[in-house]
Amino acid sequence: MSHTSQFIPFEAQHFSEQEMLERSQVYYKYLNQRRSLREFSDRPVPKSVIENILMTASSAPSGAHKQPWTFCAISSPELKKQIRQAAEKEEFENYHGRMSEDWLKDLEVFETNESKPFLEIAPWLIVVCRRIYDQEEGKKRNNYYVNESVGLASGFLLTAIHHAGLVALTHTPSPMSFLMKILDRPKNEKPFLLIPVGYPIENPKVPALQRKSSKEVIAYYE
Ligand code: IYR
Repeated sequence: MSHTSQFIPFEAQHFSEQEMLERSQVYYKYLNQRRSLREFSDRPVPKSVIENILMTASSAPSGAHKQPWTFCAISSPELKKQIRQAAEKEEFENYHGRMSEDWLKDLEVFETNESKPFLEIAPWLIVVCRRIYDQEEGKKRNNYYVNESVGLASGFLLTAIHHAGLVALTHTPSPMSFLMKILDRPKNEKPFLLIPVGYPIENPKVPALQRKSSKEVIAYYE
């Protein structure tokens, strides 16, 4: 098969080292303020904001630029209700036998349980789907590095949500296949994350967690 590559100029940004230092510090501080929230307000968020956030996510790099993702954006109260009911059913099993003692202990600081009201209260639920393969000219073509790609897009998504002044929870009801049934997704898609997005309640609280230090997460080789 032949193809013609086409390359176009890339407009690089230019900052002095001082500017770079400042920008990197400011951005670190800014993103470090992001927290996962479990208590959402029902205040609506415009669809146009959700669209921008999702297109930011879709600008993430991906294996062979296949962009192997679909973002389902759900504001329908009926669908949110169905998703909540199905998720709570699975989570009940998780909290009553499927999760190990160690796992339950690790979750104590978050005070979570099988109750997931945010799935109905948050104005939008975003279901991030992995596209395992795509059909090209009627042929099944597997995508590449699908988990890595969709993980990157989800990271972009969380930063875009934060930048818009909204909050989210990276939620993984397990198993998640009920989502594909409720949303009637095609066979080539698998669920990856369920992310409620919206405003927090008034005076929200989050667990007092510490992030690891640079020494714990970075190994330099100079
Ligand atoms: N899926 C369950 C349990 C849970 C698991 C992890 I790992 C968390 O970081 C938080 C919760 C739930 O959503 O309650």
